Amino acid sequence: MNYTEKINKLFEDHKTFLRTKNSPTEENNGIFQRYKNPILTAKHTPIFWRYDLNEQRNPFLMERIGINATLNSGAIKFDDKYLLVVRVEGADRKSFFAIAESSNGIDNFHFWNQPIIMPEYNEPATNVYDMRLTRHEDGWIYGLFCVERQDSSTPSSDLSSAVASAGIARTKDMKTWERLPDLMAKSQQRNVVLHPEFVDGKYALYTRPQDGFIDTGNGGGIGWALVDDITHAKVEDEIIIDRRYYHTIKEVKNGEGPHPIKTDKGWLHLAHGVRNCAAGLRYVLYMYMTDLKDPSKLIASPAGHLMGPIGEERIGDVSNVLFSNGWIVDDNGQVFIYYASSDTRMHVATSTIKQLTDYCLNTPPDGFISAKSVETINRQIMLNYQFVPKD
Ligand code: M1P
Repeated sequence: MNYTEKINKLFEDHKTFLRTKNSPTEENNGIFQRYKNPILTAKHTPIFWRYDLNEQRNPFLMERIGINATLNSGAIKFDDKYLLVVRVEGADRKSFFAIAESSNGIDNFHFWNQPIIMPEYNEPATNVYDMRLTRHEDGWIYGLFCVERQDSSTPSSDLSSAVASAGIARTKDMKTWERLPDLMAKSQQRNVVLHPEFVDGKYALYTRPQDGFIDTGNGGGIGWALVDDITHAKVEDEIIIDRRYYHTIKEVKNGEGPHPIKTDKGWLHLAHGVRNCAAGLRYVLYMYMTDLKDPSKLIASPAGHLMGPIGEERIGDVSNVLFSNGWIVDDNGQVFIYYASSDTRMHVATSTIKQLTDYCLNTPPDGFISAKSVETINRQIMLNYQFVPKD
């Protein structure tokens, strides 16, 4: 094969790969439907991002720029397309944002030609990731994301301490982004999400106060703060709306996923919970609901996780992790849950507002001790006896 033929083959193979159809898995638990294939992997990134296609400059047709992972993606329906603002991580460990689009939300995701050019605010961030998108009632689409910089207060020999804060940007066309000042807060912040409506005339934020870059310490859980001016956003008062508890799936930390979905029964929230075990941290997805009129008031908290990593999902760069910061609701009530597994690849699961609301309102809450779990199961067994098919 000559050089041109090799290039043509690269592009043809990639096109075929991107056209792979997705289909539901066999299992369905009545709550959501998983799909067989990941919807985005490093391999989905365009050939012309990775290869220098000039024979003189690149005689061996090497991948000059390695892409390591495609993960934690914000999601939005835009011009009738399902768009993901993907966290793309290069082999150089730096993350950046790039948009991938699909016309049905479950397969054929392909990247726009160029990554997003995100303007900096003050000192350039070392790393940016995990954007949450919010189409706000003020008319803008906001992207809130984690901004990571080296911790300048530690000795120069310490090359791993970092400071996390929330970057804020907005757009109207998903192409050009206006960067606003980073969120000002007393603590470090990650997993900050903008609520889509004004509350008492103010912007409302889901926050995640944390003592350190990794450790949430006294952070308590998912917080809530009202902000007067999003162009100079400052967390003054912060309350915790979804607490962490001992010996639960969110004992070590938790964080809001995408912004909540408004339903006639309340706001549906998707979040991640983290616990520790001998294998390290385990990240799962869970749900809760808050009051329609007061989105900071918890009204339902089903016990345990909605989704935990299974099969291939359990393995990757940071194993045993499911993380979601994007979902899309269609007009017919179908919900597309976009989640990443093990900080490596993106998947989709589908459900409906009706199913997720039923799940939140009717799944037994946590009893916090084994004896209560047994009581709950026994109650269900007693109610079920008459319906169990006879041999
Ligand atoms: O590696 C798992 C996740 O860890 C962080 O999430 P959290 O702040 O809740 O611990 C983030 O770095 C996230 O991107 C990552 O997926």
